[in-house]
Amino acid sequence: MSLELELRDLAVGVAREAGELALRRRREGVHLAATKSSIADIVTEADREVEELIRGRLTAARPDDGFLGEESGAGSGTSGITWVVDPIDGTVNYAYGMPAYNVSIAAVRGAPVPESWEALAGAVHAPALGEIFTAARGHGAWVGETRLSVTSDTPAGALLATGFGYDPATHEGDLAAVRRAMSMARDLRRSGSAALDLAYVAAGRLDGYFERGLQPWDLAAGALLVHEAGGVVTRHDVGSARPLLIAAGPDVHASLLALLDQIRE
Ligand code: LIP
Repeated sequence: MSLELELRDLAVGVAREAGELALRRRREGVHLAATKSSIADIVTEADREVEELIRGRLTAARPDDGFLGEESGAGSGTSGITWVVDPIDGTVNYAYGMPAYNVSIAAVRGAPVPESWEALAGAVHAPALGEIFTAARGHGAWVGETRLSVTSDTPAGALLATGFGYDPATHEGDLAAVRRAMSMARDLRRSGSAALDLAYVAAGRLDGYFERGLQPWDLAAGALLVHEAGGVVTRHDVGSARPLLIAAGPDVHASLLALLDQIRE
């Protein structure tokens, strides 16, 4: 079995177990553990518990790999492989009891920096929605037995998704981007989960997605899904505090970039 498929199978197994734990804790009642960059940027006790489970399972299976998790930070390795993990992406949805949350696990080769890493495998498990999206580099992207493919034709306009940062001071700039993007859109969705938005672009359920300020763990697995589904994922203004991510099929990506590239942070 290739390394990519081996890493994918490990990611899927751990994402399944972690997703079931997140779902169980949700049903038992969610408890706020802390706030981070702002009062709106929350972490629950389940976020921390799920990441501890993921980190333990991956370390037991591949002790020489590195790790970068949203809640427990970075740990270096010697294998050249780093696991990039968001234990519960869509944390606010999770805290409010909305189903659009997921466990996002990716294995990358090289430093855990989106501009330089080579994503090898990924899994996005949405336990409350009963779906797990998977990809291994060179082996396509899948949900169950269905191979994923981005859309190519948007005669009525593109169905787009976006997100907003936790800092209210960034909302006006994000709304300016929405206003520009709407000139090519049939409608807009805001799920509250970057990994799920990326999975839906890969699955052809969205024509495109853009958002500023995502962290490596928000996008690592989902970007590989889009790539393996024939899409394009780019990041812009990477030197700024809030890089812009654009993910779509090639034509929609080009149109979105032309519209959004004129807006600087
Ligand atoms: C979230 C992303 C979402 C974004 C939020 C936040 P978290 O990640 O999935 O797209 O709009 O600001 O970054 O915090 O739930 O892991």
